[in-house]
Amino acid sequence: SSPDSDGCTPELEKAGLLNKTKIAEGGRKLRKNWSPSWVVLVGNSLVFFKDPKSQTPSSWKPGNSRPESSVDLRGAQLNWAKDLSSKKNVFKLRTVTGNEFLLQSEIDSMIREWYNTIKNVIDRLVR
Ligand code: I3S
Repeated sequence: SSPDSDGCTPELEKAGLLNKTKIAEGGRKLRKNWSPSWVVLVGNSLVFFKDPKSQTPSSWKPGNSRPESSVDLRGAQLNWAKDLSSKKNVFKLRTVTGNEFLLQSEIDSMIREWYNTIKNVIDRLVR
C-alpha cells in the first residue's frame, strides 16, 4: 500500500523555486523585498522555505524542515499582477486575512503551472 494509505498526510501537490515578496500584512502595505523562496503546495496551504539549496522536489517531505511561513489558500484570491512590478511573470496571492504576496519566475511555463495549480486548489476549496 502507499505510504499515505490512511490519508492522514496531506498530499504534496507541487514544489519549486520562485521569487517571492510580501507586499501587505493584514491589509497594511509593506516595502518589497524580493528573495528566492522554496515554495511547496501541500493540502490547502502554500508553504515557504528559506533555504532552497538544501531542498529538491524529490527529497522534500512535509515535516522534515521548518517553514518560514505558510498561507491558507481557503478564500484566497489569485491574480496576474503586471502593474505591480517591473518584473515579468508576476502574480499576486491575497489571503482572507489580508496578507499579500507577489510570486515570480523568469520561466514562463513554470509561473503558468504554479498559477494554474494554485487556482485549482482555491477553486476546489470553495466547492
Ligand atoms: O514597487 P516598487 O517600489 O518599484 O518596488 C521595487 C523596490 O521595492 C526596490 O527596492 P527599493 O525599495 O530598495 O527601491 C526593489 O529592488 C525592486 O525589485 C522593486 O521593484 P520590482 O519592479 O522589481 O518589483
